[in-house]
Amino acid sequence: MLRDPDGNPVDGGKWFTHHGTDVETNWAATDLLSYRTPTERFFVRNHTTAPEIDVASWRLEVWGDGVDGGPMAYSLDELKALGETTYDRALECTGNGRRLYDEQQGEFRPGTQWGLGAIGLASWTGVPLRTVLEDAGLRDDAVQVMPVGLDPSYVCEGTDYGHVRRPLPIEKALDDVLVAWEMNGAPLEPDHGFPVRLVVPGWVGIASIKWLGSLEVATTRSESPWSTKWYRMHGPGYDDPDGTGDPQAAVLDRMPVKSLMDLPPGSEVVAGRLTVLRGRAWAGDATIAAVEVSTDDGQTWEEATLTGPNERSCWVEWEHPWTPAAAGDQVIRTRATDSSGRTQPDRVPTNDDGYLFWAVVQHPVTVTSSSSVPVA
Ligand SMILES: Nc1nc2c(c(=O)[nH]1)N[C@H]1C(S)=C(S)[C@@H](COP(=O)(O)O)O[C@H]1N2
Ligand SMILES: [Mo]
Repeated sequence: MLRDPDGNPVDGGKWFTHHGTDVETNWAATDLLSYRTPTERFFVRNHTTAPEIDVASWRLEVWGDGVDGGPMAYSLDELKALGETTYDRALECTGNGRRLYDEQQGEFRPGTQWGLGAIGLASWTGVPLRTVLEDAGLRDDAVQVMPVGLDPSYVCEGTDYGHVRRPLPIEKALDDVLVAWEMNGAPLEPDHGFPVRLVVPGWVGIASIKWLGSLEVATTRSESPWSTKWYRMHGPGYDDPDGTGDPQAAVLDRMPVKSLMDLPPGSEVVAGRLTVLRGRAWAGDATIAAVEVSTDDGQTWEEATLTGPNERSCWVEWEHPWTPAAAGDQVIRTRATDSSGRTQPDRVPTNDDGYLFWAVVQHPVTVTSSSSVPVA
């Protein structure tokens, strides 16, 4: 997000919906329709505020009993010397769509009332976390990495929870995680984690720790409030979700499959005239197998055409021709299936914090009669 010299957001008043320290990308900003989300329109989720970091004195510390190299401290130039990778990946907040628990299911859940704009797709440049860990002498018996942010400690209802941090299992750390310093070809903006953040593709946004200060590599597991109190399913049926007595299963990691329409809610289309519906669909750690569209309240579904790139943990754009028969209010539904076989359900069981809303979304549109539209 762009800010003026006083730190106030500069967004033309239409790119974002503001929620306290968070800002949501407006799908209704119609000039947004590109594959990558421009950085100045990318949603922001800050627990507190973006810290001012002097990159000359900044170091990434890598330490713990899971590395043999002893405590290491990398400058930005030293990280860059380890190698450089660029990939496109989506980044989505765990609570994206929380408002829809209320709007579609009548189950209000507290927290930032995101519509579906707490997601963006950017190109990210950095060094694979695997390369950094190996350079620091990763041991075979390491099981976890704990990344810690340099933003101010998070204080909530009188309790100081310390710096934002969340354990990352070693399997994911060694898979496709990036230690990133560029977003869309430019150094990270302060709001997005300058100078360095993690990008943990396909996982809950909280895993992608911003303003990265240290990585503790450990041979035993540990927790943080961001894996026990928050970003974990709480509520009936969840505290021991699979009945195995292993509460670890309620910790959130991979994101589900979702879809949306780029058409702003309440858009007008004309009866008897061909309209091309467009949107996007995405899934954590998977590609998209199919997107279906229903224009008759979910009675029948037609398969949309996927256009453009369709990569793991990215979104894919889709389009579908529609000629509405008659004027009136209509609801369009979109339903995606991912390459791992997950299909969006009509309704999702809720949870105390309103995480992971992934049900089919209802998009209201108004169909006007052709005679009411002036001919230019
Ligand atoms: N240090 C730190 N990292 C953080 C956060 C934070 O508040 N502090 N917010 C997390 C959450 S909840 C999300 S959804 C993403 C948002 O990234 P963005 O603001 O670049 O869109 O960053 C994550 N990383
Ligand atoms: Mo988030």
